[in-house]
Amino acid sequence: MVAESLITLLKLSSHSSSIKICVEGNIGSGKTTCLQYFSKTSNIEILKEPVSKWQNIRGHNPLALMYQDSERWGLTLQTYVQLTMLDRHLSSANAPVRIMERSIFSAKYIFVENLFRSGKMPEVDYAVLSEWFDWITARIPIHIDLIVYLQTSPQTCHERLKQRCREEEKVIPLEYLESIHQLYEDWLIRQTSAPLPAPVMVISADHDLQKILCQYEKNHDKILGTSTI
Ligand code: TTP
Ligand code: MG
Repeated sequence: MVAESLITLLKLSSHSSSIKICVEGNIGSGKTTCLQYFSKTSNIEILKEPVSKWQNIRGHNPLALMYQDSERWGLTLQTYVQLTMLDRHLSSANAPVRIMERSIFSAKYIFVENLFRSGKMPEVDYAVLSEWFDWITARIPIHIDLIVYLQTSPQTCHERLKQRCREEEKVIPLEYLESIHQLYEDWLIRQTSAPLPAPVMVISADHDLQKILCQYEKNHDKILGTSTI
């Protein structure tokens, strides 16, 4: 009974009428920069990714642990990522347009899938995460109007990661970014791997910052006028 009411409540809270846009792309593709650009426009709510939560839950850093030993800690991190993403999707909107970094879908279709396929996640952990994901998405409608895919080459992301020097990410090899890239292309471009939760707009994000900002300028209305595309 309590569970039923909870599900009804969650359904109601995710049914707000604001336009919901998710920015997707490889690690270092420039998602945060994209959100920063749109934060200057009025009437837009920006939801940055909860990376700081993944770096500190009650004094523990599951992100760092996962990079140190993904077989042991992949399930721990991805369980928490899934929870924090769900929380973001369900938080009540306070502007007509909401732009958020990533989604519960890429956490599963890209990161969990990558850990499992590369042999870095035990099958039982993958099964538990998949059951959770299927349960959540079957019972709680998570509405997205548009996916903005920042398409980059893995090499560009690798260069950017070296420059930004996030402590946990120093161990990321180019091959890891290549796998993430392939999974993104399968999902959003070739559309062969997993269901698409919304239409996709592709933005080339390999250029330097100035040129990318010009692209956002050019596509500004198209991105925000999602109801007409
Ligand atoms: P990103 O979501 O790629 O965020 P970012 O800030 O690196 O991207 P951008 O530069 O485009 O703004 O990832 C943050 C870190 O979390 C990164 O090390 C990858 C990791 N991660 C996982 O390990 N599992 C996940 O499910 C997600 C979503 C991220
Ligand atoms: Mg970011």
